[in-house]
Amino acid sequence: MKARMEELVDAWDPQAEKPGKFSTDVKYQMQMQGASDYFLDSADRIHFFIEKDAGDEDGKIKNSLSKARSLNKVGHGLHVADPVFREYSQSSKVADLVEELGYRDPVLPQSMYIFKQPVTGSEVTSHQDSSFLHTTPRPTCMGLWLALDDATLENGCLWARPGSHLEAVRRVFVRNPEYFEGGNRKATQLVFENLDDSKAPAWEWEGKMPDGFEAPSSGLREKGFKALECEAGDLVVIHGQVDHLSLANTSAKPRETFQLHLVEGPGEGITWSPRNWLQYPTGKTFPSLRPSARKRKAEDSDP
Ligand SMILES: O=C(O)CCC(=O)C(=O)O
Repeated sequence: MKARMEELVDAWDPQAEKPGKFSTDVKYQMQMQGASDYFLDSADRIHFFIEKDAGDEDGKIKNSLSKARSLNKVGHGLHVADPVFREYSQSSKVADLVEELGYRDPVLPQSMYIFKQPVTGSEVTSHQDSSFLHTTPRPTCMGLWLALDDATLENGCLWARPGSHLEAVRRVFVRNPEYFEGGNRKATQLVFENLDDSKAPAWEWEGKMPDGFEAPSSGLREKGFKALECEAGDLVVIHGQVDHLSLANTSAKPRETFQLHLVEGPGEGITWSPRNWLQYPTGKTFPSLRPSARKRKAEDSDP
């Protein structure tokens, strides 16, 4: 996967294809991702997003950085658009795990390759994945976070808050009706909406870092977060309601990961919200991980 990503980055021409900037900071998300067709169009394609401090006002990569070192992530359709990432994403190994975890009609809406660059890789603020990948009538999102390097306290491993999977989804990141239905092209494309549910009190760190987070042992642990250090090749399974985050990489070591996000599909009576930021072009469906669908596909391609 690392070798394939190097090829993709080598072939990427940031002049021809102006990269998007990416940050999980709430204000920035509303301003930048919230106003970018490059982000919205990345659903089933391979698009490149640079660190927010790696570009100038026009989104051009600063001269001091190589294109490879400027990248925050590549997404969100590697699992459909690239043969190497597709082979893993739609493999029996992944499908069997997902089935074992209780999914009956799993589909794969999203994938991301996150770089967390040495020294410049920024933090990912606390969030629930079901805020970004929303299904009805119940949340069904699950993340499969594959470490491509050892992930440690030094290079920005994951942190998660045990027990938070029992909490409700607090908010959703959705297409703004003012822009998409009202036609107001000056409005922000994407907005956060708090879910009106008394069982879901606001989590104080949602979308922002706590004071003093640079010293994780004092801040994060007191709030109940646990570090998930792991080795290259380990897979962390993340329930869609679990609060999780990662700190900046202040070390000289890389911390690359490939991540899949899946949800239950229509066979289980689950609907992908039409308000989600991520929508495939009309007529194109998320790949299915259901064993019968995969078996049929293999038989069809077998001469
Ligand atoms: O890789 C990271 O640093 C965090 C990724 C994450 O939070 C996610 O995929 O939901």
